[in-house]
Amino acid sequence: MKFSRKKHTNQTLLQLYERLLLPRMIEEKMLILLRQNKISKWFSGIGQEAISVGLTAALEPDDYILPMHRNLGVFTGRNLPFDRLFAQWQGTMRGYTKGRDRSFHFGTNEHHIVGMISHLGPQNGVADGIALAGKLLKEKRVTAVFNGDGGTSQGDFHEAVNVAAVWDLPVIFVIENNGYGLSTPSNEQFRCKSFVDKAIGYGIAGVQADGNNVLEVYDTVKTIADAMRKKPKPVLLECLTFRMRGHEEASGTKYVPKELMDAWAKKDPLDNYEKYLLKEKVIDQKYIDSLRKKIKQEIEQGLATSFSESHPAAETDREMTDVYAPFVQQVKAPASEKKSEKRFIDAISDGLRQSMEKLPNLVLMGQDIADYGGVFKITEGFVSKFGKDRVRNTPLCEAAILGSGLGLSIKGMKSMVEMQFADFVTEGFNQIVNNLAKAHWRWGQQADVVVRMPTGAGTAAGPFHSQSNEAWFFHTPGLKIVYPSNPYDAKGLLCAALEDPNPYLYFEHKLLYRSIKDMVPDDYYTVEIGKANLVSEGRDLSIITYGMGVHWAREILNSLPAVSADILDLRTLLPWDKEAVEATVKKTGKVLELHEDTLTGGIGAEISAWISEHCFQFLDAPVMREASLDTAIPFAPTLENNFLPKGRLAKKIEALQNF
Ligand SMILES: Cc1ncc(C[n+]2csc(CCOP(=O)(O)OP(=O)(O)O)c2C)c(N)n1
Repeated sequence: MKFSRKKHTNQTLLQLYERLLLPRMIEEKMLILLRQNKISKWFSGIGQEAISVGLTAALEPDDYILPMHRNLGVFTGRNLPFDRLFAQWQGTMRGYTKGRDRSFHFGTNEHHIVGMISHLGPQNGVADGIALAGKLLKEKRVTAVFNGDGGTSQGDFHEAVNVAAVWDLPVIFVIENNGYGLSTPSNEQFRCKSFVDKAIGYGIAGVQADGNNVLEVYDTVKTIADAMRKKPKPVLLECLTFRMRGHEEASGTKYVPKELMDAWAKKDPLDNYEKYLLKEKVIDQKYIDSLRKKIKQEIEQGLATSFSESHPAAETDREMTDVYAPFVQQVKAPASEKKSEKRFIDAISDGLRQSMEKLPNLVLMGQDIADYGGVFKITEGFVSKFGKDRVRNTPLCEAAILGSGLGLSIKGMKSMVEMQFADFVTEGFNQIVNNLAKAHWRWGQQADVVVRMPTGAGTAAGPFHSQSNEAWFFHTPGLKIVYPSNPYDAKGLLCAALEDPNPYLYFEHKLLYRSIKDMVPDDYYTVEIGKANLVSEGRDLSIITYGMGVHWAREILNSLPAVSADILDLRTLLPWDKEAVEATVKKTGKVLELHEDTLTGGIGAEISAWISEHCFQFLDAPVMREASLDTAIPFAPTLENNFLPKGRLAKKIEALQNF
């Protein structure tokens, strides 16, 4: 291995040596502890340390790094205290996730590190968001995100590199090409000869470095970062290396040919660098011995602290409280009585525009939302008012954009992500349910993102432009869900969601966009989150519903003059208003849950279960449900009408009335 010291001082060379030795010695200790059954699992980066170490040393301390499972050198390079780092691995309270997540799955803004979620690829979208924030804030920052060669096969990786390319984001996409993804060798993972070739396809620069040569990594990253600070644009950096141990310790390396192991053992990054420094007389054996002794002591000390602590005593209240970022809503009334007629769609647009005026750190992202104004024209005219930096057309990359929302949030910004149709959220599902929803509970990071979801059927648009998918998210702790049924709520709930630092899904029914209108305040205001609205009062029974269901319930009740019913519009689905539900159940004793979403596992099922557990004594009839058929949504209007619950509603109401 050839080292070229260029103009580096002895001090730089020594620092790199110390930084390289540190993760190696920690790992060696961990492998012993693993054999002694004192730790539970270990993903080894032995043999790959030069990449983490060289890169971390080359960047500024406040450049964000998003490491993976073999990048201990990033954490040690950023000087995380050993007692906290080890406590994190042990799952104790001193760790970064209060015992809630394992190993390197945590972030620390203090150290400008955002750790992975197990899914690997989603890190890249988050890196895009951090880099975007830095660019918008004119900070001249560089963001580096790690990938294994296997992880580059994921859609998340492609999307994020593409977004960074299109938006000229200063991101270094590091690929640690170590020959294997778990047991799968490279030739079963990808066909490209080198990742530098792939960069061409994305229209960005690709650079290759010897990942076992710490000086080469350091110099390469420095050069890339310097250029990026002057002119932001992404670079794909492929570091050639080898995985010297199993995927994790239990899985072994039987499938790796011995010759390969032997050849790469000769290229060990620490041994070779040490030999070079000895030869250059930058260090001597005495220095090595004393440094090893010092590090050993530090490790032992950190371990003693972390082993002296046990797993946190479980406190349900603490667990539940940390699901959401703390936020006490101050409901805002409009400043004046001024009102004008607004369609549902105008109210959404109005709320979004006023939020953009009020919240200078709010960024809008979505497909065709800039000059074109979005497919439903909600952001029409926004670009001329707020500029293209804040009203951003995105490529077709839902996952990367939702991940970017988290990245922006990490940098203290807010974002609204428009799904062109709610159906397409499937492409970004993982970012929502695993990254946005869990970030606060896992490591105290708020995910200040509102996802707008044009939803619903009735337009004969078939199975992929008509779905109701609120129940997919209803089941996920950490999310909030709102679903307005009228223009007033549409504006007030959107403004409220954008104020709250927690992740929201904001459902807007497409059929209501231009079919309903109302006198809506012109001034900014918010509607209380978690508060249902009794939109119609009656005696005989209660219809608990939301969205289009409110309109169906009204219409059908108008045709049934003998029935007197409460209509409770939930407005917020998560958290839903238990008090209001209880009040209406107590009042009428008969409940019908109505929703456009399919029946099984829908919101109605949850509320029915809650009513039967908590309000059983007030019931005069079984809780009934009416919802869409348990099929996908058909295209032909005849079939679609049959699918939707409206046609069955009158009969169901009568059945409940007569029970
Ligand atoms: C979405 C997803 N699929 C599968 C896995 C299981 N898994 C964890 S690591 C890994 C291999 C990763 O290989 P690579 O990206 O090359 O990184 P390396 O482990 O070699 O550093 C697999 C398949 C996962 N964590 N996430």
